[in-house]
Amino acid sequence: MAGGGGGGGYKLTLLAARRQVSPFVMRVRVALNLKGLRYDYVLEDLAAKSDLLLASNPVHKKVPVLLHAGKPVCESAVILHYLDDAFPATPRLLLPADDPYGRATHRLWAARVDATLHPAWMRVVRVKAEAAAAADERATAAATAAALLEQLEGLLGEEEERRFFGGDAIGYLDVVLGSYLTWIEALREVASVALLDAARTPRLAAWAERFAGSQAVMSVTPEVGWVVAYAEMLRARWDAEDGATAPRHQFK
Ligand SMILES: N[C@@H](CCC(=O)N[C@@H](CS)C(=O)NCC(=O)O)C(=O)O
Repeated sequence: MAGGGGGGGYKLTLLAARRQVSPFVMRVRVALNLKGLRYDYVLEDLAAKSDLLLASNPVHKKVPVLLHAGKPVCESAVILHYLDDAFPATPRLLLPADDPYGRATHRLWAARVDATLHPAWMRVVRVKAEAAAAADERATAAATAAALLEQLEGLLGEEEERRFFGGDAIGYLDVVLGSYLTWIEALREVASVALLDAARTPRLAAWAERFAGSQAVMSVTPEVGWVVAYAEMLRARWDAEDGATAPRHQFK
């Protein structure tokens, strides 16, 4: 629902990355769609960041940044919570306040998803497949990510009647995890790694289809090919940097 600048007494602007593969940007866009909020969408060249981005997020200098009536909100998870607070009349993402334990659980798992999936993905892409030691490292990174997904399969199973982690509708944990689905899909092509496997985690695989098929998600999902191209660009850059030991979490 980009464009329009926001009617109804509010003005929202989302600073995003030109390449449009960021799971962090995507989750904010899904949230804005679910809430029916209109926004301006500004694509940043992360190799030449604008003064607006640098002034809005001076510490990390990263996207996404959401500007609400000119005031910047940074960090995708913080933005999702902000949207719940600032627009209480719109569909809620986080579980209701009368379910504090559910809220805490979803916050915890969302933090684990970010702490695990993003570094594991980078590591899988980073290591050179031809080196035996690196192949082990890649397998370890993939196993760490797969173990997390198996735990989430368990969480989904605890809520057997629920279509989503958030209940009948997509919620906070769904949005955070779901924003990685295209990246997970791209790993099959880039590294022959299948993190999401219907045989291993059938409930999660069915959840992923439901999530990816929802209108609010489909319209802002990057093409798998873009993420594959991004991974290949990263790999080429890292390969060129002889002796580099750690992945650089840069999205140029
Ligand atoms: N923890 C941040 C991560 C944001 C992030 O890594 N953004 C990347 C794009 S996907 C970025 O702006 N990178 C630019 C840079 O590192 O200079 C969030 O959840 O918003």
